Amino acid sequence: MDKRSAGAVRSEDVPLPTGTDISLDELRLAARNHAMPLEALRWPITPVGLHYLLIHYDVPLVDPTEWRLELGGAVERPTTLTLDDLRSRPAVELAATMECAGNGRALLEPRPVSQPWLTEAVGTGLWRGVELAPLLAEAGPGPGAVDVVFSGLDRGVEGEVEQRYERSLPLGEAASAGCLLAYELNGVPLPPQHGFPLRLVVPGWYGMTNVKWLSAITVTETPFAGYQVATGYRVRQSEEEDGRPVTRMRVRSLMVPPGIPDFMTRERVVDVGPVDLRGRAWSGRAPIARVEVSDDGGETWADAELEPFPDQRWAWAGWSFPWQPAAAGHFTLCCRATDEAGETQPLEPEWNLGGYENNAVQRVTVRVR
Ligand SMILES: Nc1nc2c(c(=O)[nH]1)N[C@H]1C(S)=C(S)[C@@H](COP(=O)(O)O)O[C@H]1N2
Ligand SMILES: [Mo]
Repeated sequence: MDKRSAGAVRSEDVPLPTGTDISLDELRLAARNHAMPLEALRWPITPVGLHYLLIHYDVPLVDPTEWRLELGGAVERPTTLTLDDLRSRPAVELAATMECAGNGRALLEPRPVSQPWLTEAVGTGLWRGVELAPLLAEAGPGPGAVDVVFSGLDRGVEGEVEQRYERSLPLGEAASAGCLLAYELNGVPLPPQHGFPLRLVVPGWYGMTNVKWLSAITVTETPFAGYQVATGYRVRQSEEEDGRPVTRMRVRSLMVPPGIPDFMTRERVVDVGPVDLRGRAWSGRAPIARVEVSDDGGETWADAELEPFPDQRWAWAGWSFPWQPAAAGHFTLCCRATDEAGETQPLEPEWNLGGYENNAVQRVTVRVR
């Protein structure tokens, strides 16, 4: 047995890296890009600071009085907007769950080398800002317009390509998906790490689409082929394969870890007696239809109760399950969500090169005493 796992049951059945240890490079990524501690699933809106964080390069320092948003490219009326221009437009508020496409990557075998997320790269923000669709309509995309490119102020080198962080959406999606240009999170100006002074929020899409430190929106007449669309964020088995793009979040659920944790292993310790299991579920593809719970590692399942659905399609749905452990001992708790499109979480993940879209059921090891 591997010396690090001797004598300990590890929570979430984290498979220890076989052959490849976590490198210092990955540890550095993991230390600067933090996850949401799972106990934060108790809050319907994730408090600022507990929301997960993913920053490819550096957090830019932005002077909001100097900052401008350039809206141009293949449009009839290119415009430059200040923060005050945006704030003077009608504001809308949107509760949206955001999950990193690489969430669950470190649970894949072999482990793709990148930000080593376990299960908790997710959070729900209350975003406030202006709708993208009317701004685009006012600018007037030309007849040949196909994509809308969103450019951030942050720069770096990735895959040997120097770039600013940029992602695109097909014009139809940009105009119809309920996209927001957000300047506030949970009632405060965007914190620097979440994109101050402005970020894109695309409800239902994986995190990488929600460009932070937004400074330009450019309509193009040829499909955008930037790194984060053409090379990064593609589901494929090898470098040679083109694969398919990562788009909307797959159905997933997580539970608030019950009881109290062991400091090192995170194994949960609970007392015999009724245990109130709670968690949240989301899908960027269709509303949540069902959540089930298992206490035997996914052999048998029982329905959890879904909280009355708030009028917030894009925020996760709460669920609860009164669990009666049969006796003292070890249990592997799992939860599994199904959405109205009939998609459900698999017991085992499907491997891909970048380690994206792992929505396999969560496993939480509990010791009942
Ligand atoms: N400009 C810019 N936008 C970005 C990123 C980035 O590195 N730079 N990271 C993306 C990724 S991969 C994710 S998962 C989300 C994370 O948003 P958060 O840090 O606010 O949770 O932002 C996205 N937007
Ligand atoms: Mo991400």
